[in-house]
Amino acid sequence: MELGRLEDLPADYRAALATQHLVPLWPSLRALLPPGTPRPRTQATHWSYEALRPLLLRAGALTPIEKAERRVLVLANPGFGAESMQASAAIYLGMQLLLPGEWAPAHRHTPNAVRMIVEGEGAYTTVDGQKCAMGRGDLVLTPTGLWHEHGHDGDAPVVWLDVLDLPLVHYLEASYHVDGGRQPVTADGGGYTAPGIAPVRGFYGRSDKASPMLRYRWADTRAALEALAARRAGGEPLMVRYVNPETGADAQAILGYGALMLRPGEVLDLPARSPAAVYHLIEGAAELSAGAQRHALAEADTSAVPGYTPVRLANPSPDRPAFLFIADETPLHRKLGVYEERS
Ligand code: GTQ
Repeated sequence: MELGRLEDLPADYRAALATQHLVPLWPSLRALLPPGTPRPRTQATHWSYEALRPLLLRAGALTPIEKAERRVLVLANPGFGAESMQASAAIYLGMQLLLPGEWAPAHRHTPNAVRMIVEGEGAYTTVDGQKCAMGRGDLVLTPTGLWHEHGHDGDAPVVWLDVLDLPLVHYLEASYHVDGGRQPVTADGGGYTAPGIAPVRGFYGRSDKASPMLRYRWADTRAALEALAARRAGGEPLMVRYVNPETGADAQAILGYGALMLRPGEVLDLPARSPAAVYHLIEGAAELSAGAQRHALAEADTSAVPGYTPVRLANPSPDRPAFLFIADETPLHRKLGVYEERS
């Protein structure tokens, strides 16, 4: 049944509704509750690192760190428009540049963040007093409410991918930050690095922190995936998730993070799932098909994929494995009870 349109209503009636801050539901009902499947604003979008890198380095020349605080080019999904600065409904992505000797002062904010390090040596993020070294492929967590600052003692530019749940927290009208200066380093950040081995506080005390582990080294993640590949038959997906090692729960409450390995020549079909996702290529080469869209990912390229979309990942190399970092909205969808998979 075709529902009544706004234009079908007399002008004086519409005006009377407006003065009372009232809106008729029926002209918008189908847009709010579309039949069968959502109509996501998130578009399958690809960002080439080769294309964005010179623009990011130019930002380094154009805007001193003091004028930027965080020197970031945002990966803005065109489905939301440039000013929305979001990759999906809940995911924000940015490429951040820090030059040798630069320092981005401490602040804390309500959105959660992670950094996936793309390029360069010698940078660090100090989170809650823990100095976390940033090496390529490492994942560094800056959970909600914790002080964090970035510094760089190396001699070449460092670039990392920021992933935040900022669009959701902003939508909830809960996004704000507090400025700080330089934080005292209270621990070296090396205390909690090995999953499954909990540093004891006092005598047999466990961590009471929401995210006791703040840095996941790429060497550990890669080794875990290689070990899976050695044990599992071809065709079985090789994926690990970043978890809180004391609880086994997702490392963060809103967005989920994982790493996936594709054997040489492997093709992997992922079912359509309700959460939107981001695929970032750490190593090798990959082809990503999201519905009718197809993107070739070179190293450090990033793609966003809307929810409810089947994904095919392929490694075109006959002799090199491919490694991808995945960020998605799964923890949020599961907590809200809207998580779905369709085959
Ligand atoms: O490094 O603290 O991409 O606060 C956006 C907001 C990075 C950061 C972003 C931030 C940061």
